[in-house]
Amino acid sequence: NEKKIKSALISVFSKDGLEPIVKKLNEQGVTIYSTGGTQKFINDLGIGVIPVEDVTSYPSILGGRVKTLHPKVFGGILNRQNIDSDIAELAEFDIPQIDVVIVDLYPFEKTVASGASEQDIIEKIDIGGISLIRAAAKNYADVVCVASVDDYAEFLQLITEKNGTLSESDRKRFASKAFNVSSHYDTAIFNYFNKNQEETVLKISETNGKVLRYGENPHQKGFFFGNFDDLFTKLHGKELSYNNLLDVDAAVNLMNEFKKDAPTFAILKHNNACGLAQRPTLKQAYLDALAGDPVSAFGGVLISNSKIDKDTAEEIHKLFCEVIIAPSYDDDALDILQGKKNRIILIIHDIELPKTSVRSCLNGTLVQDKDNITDTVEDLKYVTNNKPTENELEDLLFASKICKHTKSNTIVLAKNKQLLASGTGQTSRVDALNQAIHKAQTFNFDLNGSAMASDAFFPFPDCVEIAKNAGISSVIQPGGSIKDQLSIDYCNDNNVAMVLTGTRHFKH
Ligand code: 93A
Repeated sequence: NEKKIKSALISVFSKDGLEPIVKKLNEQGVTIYSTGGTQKFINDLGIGVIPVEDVTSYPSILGGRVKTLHPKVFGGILNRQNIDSDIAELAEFDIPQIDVVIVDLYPFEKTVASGASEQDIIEKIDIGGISLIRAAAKNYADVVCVASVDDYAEFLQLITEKNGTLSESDRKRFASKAFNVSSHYDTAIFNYFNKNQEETVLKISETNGKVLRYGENPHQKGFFFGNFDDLFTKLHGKELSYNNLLDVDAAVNLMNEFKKDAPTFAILKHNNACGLAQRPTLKQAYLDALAGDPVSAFGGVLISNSKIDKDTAEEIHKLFCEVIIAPSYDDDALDILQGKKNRIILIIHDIELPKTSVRSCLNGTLVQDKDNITDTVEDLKYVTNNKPTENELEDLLFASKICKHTKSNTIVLAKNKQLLASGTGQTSRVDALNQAIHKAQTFNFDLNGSAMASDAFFPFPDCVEIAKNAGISSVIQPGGSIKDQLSIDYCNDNNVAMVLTGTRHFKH
């Protein structure tokens, strides 16, 4: 699909950087068409140009508002060279074939930024140029579209190296960049017309989003964008609220870590796990998750990695909870769970979640890859003389998975595949650890031999010291502090086993 460039339509607002391209095209015998100002610029270089007016037999009218908007121009760009009737129509209507379109749009954003009058700004909404770009990019099968000064260098290099013969993949690459230019341009215009962006977002949400009862609190509006039904089948209960959706999101991401494991049950509150356990039976997993913090569990979101049976349902039914999520339910289990009118019961489908996260920030948006790393045995660096036992190792990795899905700063304590307690969303790691220890002791757990996971490194050896004094015997953490060695030394002196993962798991 290589194609030699024989003709070019050039219509640029800024003439900067155009000279070497025009000279090269001229050298390669390319016929150049262009609009008024561009034509003058090229003529001044001593190079011949066919004015677009000669093609259209129309002058530029309405003060330049209509220059290139004509079937002879767009026919020349949009025709398909592999379709006989298109070629016949070119001949019939005397339309010239156009192989390259080079455009530099009216500087709309610059004009807005300069504080120009509304009238001047409106005149700088390019209509013909943006249409040339979209037409040429659409027809990348035959046409090259250079839509930005930023692409001049690449275009010049290509036509020089390939003597004016570009491939379809070259043309498609330029087309993709061209649509980036056109979408950015239209967005800038949209933003100008909708200066109050928040109002616009709310307006769009009201028509296109799912309207929720309210946002995080009753005085806040709330909307959801997404296809909930792709992920879940709702079997029972009231409408999900804004906070329910956030908890469901946290629950699903957390349980993904244990998808293929033995029966695992988790209870979440305010997006953090307050209970999680893995057991040979689901009922036991539920009971031991609940034991992690029976106080917080009230009104929580529950999630299971396996089918909910009658035994488990009977236990769950004793608890007031907002949402239950599981891959499936036995019929008799479902009968029991449906006994509470408002309780939301969801089946989760086995499909992947998006790998990107988006949230609002200041007057814009923050976008990032999700934290898709799960620490495994292979990642571990054993840094203390004391190595974790096999049981401890399992608990360390178990705790580390929970840690990854808990608000920073966090410390997670676990033993025998049960979450004993965590410190969540604290402003210091020491606070997180003290909170975890205090909680575990409140619910009568024996911390001796327990495993501790930290979402980030220990800046000082204070945490390992507090941990040791509480009975914790093994620690997993990313490492990377300049004072790592102080924590390692303390562990060595006090028979604590420590492993490093090399991966931080902040969650803010
Ligand atoms: O006013 S327009 O929207 N109407 C048109 O038909 C048209 N065709 C090209 N503006 C139009 N252009 C723009 O003119 C190009 O995008 C470019 O920015 C500019 C080049 O004009 P000149 O060659 O006269 O300097």
